[in-house]
Amino acid sequence: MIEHLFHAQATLERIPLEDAEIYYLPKLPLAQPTEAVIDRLIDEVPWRAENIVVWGKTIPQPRLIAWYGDKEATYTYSGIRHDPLPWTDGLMEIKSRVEKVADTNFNSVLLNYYRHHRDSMGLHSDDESELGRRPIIASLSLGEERTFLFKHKTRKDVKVLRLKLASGSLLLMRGDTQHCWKHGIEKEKRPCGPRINLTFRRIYS
Ligand SMILES: O=C(O)CCC(=O)C(=O)O
Ligand SMILES: [Mn+2]
Repeated sequence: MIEHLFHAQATLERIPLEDAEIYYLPKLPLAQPTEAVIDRLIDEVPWRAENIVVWGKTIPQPRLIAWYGDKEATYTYSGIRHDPLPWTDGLMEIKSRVEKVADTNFNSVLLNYYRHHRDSMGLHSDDESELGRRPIIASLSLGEERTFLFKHKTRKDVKVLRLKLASGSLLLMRGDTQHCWKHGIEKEKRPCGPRINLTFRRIYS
């Protein structure tokens, strides 16, 4: 059965998935054409490459990132406090549209820039304590359609779910989703264009 969340702006379609609560909106209306939003973000955001340690070797993450938010929306990992960049007008405008559809308020956004088909994000859950027990996460996709993979953390009998995230689409994850599932972005076999993802969250500090 498909349930819906009705809000003033748009209808989110519930995607049936056990132990999870996820919704999908194919197209979130934006103030500018998607292409213009992508070009602007690519040009204006101070993208950075974070390092990760794989098998004892330090290598750059296979994507670029940037973190924006309210002043107090800091997060700490590896003992280091990370401060967000201040909101730009453009990001604030997108945030208010996302908040209307998601029916909640966010105080930070992580931007991920997948430059080409070899950029990706490994399986993980957004379950850091700063995000609270059952976080609401709204994820806007712009640019190349990429595959979002969901894998249950403990149940072998539940199949993995592959979702194609269209340009302009919004994916909303809430309830037990982070508790029970991991998610990530797969690499593509064939060359493809860039994709930018904006993941809106609420950080409790
Ligand atoms: O790029 C995506 O759609 C996934 C981003 C994500 O999972 C994250 O930033 O935690
Ligand atoms: Mn995530």
